[in-house]
Amino acid sequence: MLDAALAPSDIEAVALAGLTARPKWLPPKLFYDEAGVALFERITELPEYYLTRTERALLQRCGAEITALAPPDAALIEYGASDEAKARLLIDAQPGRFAAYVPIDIAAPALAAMAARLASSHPGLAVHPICADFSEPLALPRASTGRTAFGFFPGSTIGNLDPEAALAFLRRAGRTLGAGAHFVVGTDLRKDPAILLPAYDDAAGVTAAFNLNLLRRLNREADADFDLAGFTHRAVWNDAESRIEMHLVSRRRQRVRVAGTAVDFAPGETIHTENSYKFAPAAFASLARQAGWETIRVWTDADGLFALHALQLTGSPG
Ligand code: AVJ
Repeated sequence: MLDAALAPSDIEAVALAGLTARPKWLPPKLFYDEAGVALFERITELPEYYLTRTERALLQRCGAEITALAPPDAALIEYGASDEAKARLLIDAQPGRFAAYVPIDIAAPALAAMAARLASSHPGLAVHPICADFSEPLALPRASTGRTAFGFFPGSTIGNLDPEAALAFLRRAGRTLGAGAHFVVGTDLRKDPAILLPAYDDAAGVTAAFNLNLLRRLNREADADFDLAGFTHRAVWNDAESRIEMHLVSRRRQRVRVAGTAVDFAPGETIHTENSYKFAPAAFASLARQAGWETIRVWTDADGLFALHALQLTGSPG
């Protein structure tokens, strides 16, 4: 897996910045090396991890209604598109509605594979991948200008951003997508921690392996010497912040070297590796409104697990 946005020197710098801070932390985008992408795939198939299958069923059920919001010949712009499976549910819901598809992702090989698959299944669709970190400013390709943009950010990925970053992202997306744009965003809903916690601490230990893989990656790519047996996976529900947190817990007192720097751990000390925010619909609408987006429609599944929000750009830039 090639990370356009993460050169080797970046990984060392990012790892050191987080591991020399107090409390220690690492950014979740480091999860997705080749092994991490494969482990995440397995997570999406776990019985406890309801997010992916629930969102997929929602898109299957409501795809035509969602797509009907777009004007004819709109450009579908997907943020964090690791594959085109979810976009297909919109593209095929009303054939011909989207004239162009612009997947944005940091993994160049995945983007090339998507473009190749869509070229054979949808020869009339203009596919223009952008290899970029969606959390940074980006310009849409010329081919999609002149078309009304229809943004799509599925997967509850926005939940990995803290509220200030989510607000900044939504404001920037408004400027990128431009006048007349809609934006469909998938978010996980607030719910009983008895459902949330197993989704992030599954019985088969796949999420634990996904979390620990971060240390294996730093050993390989950031000149680190973590003993993986010295750390355990922990998921906690932080109700005040409305988020699941993932941590790696040091089992003992230990010293680790990272890119030539000694990093000391006390027993029980943690590295905070991910936040996954869970939104009540009104809380997400309020965040979106602050960023200049009006919520025009919300779809949820019958069990109230997951939500798709249709946003429309208001006059004020937020
Ligand atoms: C990247 C947002 C889909 O927060 O649920 C899965 C990543 N982390 N299990 C999430 C994740 C632990 C995930 N998303």
